[in-house]
Amino acid sequence: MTVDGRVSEREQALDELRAAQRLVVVTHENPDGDAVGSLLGMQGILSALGKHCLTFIAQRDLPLPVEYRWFELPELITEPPADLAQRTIVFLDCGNVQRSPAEAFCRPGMPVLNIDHHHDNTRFGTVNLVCDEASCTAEIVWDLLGALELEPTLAVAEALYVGLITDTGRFMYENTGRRAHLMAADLIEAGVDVHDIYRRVYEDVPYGKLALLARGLSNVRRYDDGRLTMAALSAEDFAASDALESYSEGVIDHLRAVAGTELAALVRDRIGEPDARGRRKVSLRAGNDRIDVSAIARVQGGGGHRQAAGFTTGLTDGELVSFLRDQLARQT
Ligand SMILES: [Mn+2]
Repeated sequence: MTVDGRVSEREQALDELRAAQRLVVVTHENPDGDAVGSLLGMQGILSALGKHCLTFIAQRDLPLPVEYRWFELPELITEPPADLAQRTIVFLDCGNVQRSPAEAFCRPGMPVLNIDHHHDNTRFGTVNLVCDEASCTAEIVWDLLGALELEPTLAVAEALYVGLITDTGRFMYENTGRRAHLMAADLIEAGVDVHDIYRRVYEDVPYGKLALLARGLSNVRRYDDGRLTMAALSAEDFAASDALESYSEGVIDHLRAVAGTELAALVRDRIGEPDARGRRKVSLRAGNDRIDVSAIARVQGGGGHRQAAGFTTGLTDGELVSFLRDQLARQT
């Protein structure tokens, strides 16, 4: 209990996990390393507790991005389970429920546990464990693992480690603190082979990913003395590079890294799911800690972290550039 008598979020989440017998773990669309890692880590923990826990990933998000395709996906389902009404739904790494293909799972009266680290989380669960100081959702799952007095299996440790290294930019982003390194040490003790994971996640790059990066870097535009750096990837770029939608991951890091960049933006066509309204995905990164890109994304109905966020838009290229320049001017 906390001083004001309320059971803490963490205790509520632990009670929910201990009490539930049948669960389904879900995450956000276009799952990244932390989404997959926290999802599989939590599934492994719940299975170790003797629960029946399904892993839901929508068909359109499969196969996973090549970086994560080596993961085993235990108890995988791609459609809502027949006994959904008897299950507790555990959302991992979802700032808002609209970002998850499992949004339709949430019906009135159902227990929904929302475990996340986005500061703008909409607290859509019946129980919410939102820790914006955690480097990744996998770190929250790791904390729960300890509280449940479980030792991670190798599969759980590898999953959580992938969430940790991807969301911290291999321990280099601002969210990397002492706890991130303690977690790494703990997972290494549980058997994680750091270099082996590095090779699986960051090497074995398909040539199409390099080709797509080359096309993105060939059309970089800079505005306002280089404070806004942006690039675009069209459906044609993806086709010419023989690239999957997920191959665009990482392109934006090159834009952010350019000296003087305060706001980096990558705009790309949806190719996995051709969108009749021609809406495009925009990823944003902050070049310094004065910029809050999640606030910019929220104006367009998206969200994320201060340093990394995104939204989907029907704006034309000209409108998008004006919008981003205006938002940048407002924040500086
Ligand atoms: Mn995350």
